[in-house]
Amino acid sequence: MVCNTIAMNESLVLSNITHGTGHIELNRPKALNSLNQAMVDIVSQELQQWEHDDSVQQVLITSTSEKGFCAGGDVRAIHDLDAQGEHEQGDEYFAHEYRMNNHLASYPKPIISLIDGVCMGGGIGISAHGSHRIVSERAFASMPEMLIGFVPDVGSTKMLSDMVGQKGYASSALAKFLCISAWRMSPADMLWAGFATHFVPSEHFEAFTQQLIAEGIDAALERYAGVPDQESELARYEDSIQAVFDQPHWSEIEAALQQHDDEAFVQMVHKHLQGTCPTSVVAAVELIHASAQAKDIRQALDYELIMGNALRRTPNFQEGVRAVLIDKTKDAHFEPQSYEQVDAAAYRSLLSS
Ligand code: QUE
Repeated sequence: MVCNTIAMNESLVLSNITHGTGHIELNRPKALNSLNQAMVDIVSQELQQWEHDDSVQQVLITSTSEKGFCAGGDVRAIHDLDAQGEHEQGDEYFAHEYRMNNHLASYPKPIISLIDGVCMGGGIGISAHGSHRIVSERAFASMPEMLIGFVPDVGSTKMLSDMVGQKGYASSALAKFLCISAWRMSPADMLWAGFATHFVPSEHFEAFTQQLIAEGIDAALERYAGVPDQESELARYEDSIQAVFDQPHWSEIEAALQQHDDEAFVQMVHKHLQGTCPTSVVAAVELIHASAQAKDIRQALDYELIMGNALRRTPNFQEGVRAVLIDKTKDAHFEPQSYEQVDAAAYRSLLSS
């Protein structure tokens, strides 16, 4: 029995079925639930079983960590493998993760994620494709890959472009802005953009969870859904984002930014570009532009896999992960250092081959 307890505690993902709810709990709190292949494979297996199990009416995804939902993929482990030339293991991790993302995106049952704290990268991939994305006042979400020499992934390059939310329309300009700037979305930003579907105060998450298991998601939302205190800062930049970022290539976004007359917006964007990898920025715009026109999430994931696998084989990924996640010195030296030196057409052509 003691052995059992230890095994339970060490399991990186906990799962059970209670009263028609298949519950997945991310349980790697020391790494802020950053996902590895074992975790992805457990989640995938449960999703497959529950899809065809009539006793499961809805899927609930939560975290056991006080600090939040999920900080991303375990890119540090992938960095270590890439450093040893073991690129195929990283390729395999991402292939498995993206297959899970696609399964979530096409799942025939409600998938409810409770986001109470950090949600970045892979955390967005495991939550935002589902039908219900519930956020608390402690939630924030971001795609921070520009800082580590990588590209946005987990289907975000299409999903963020398709989100309607409170603004009422889909916008690939918004997706480009969010990914290029690594903008940290507040709960109000998430609701406005369409990343989140509902707001529930953190203090009610426990009771909310109990009720959604006992009586279903609609009854629980009826009782606990509210509105965040703060307004969306992102919404204030709406016109500028559309004016500057609704372009197919980074060179054109840069030109539009230079001519833009809202000085506060221009300065904010420049501040967010500090520390980003020029190759990642140029490649990400090509990627998001292609994905926004992709026929489905699966095609966008395929584009992301091609682009991501290519970038992981360059020194920028090593350098970015070192500077941000290992040494935490935030002093990455990326090559090339200027946007003009990055061959946008070469990255674009990766996606048509
Ligand atoms: C880009 C990323 C990640 C990131 C930071 C980036 C990422 C990730 C983490 C992370 C953060 C805290 C942890 C941890 C991992 O940070 O994918 O284990 O404790 O997992 O700029 O893609």
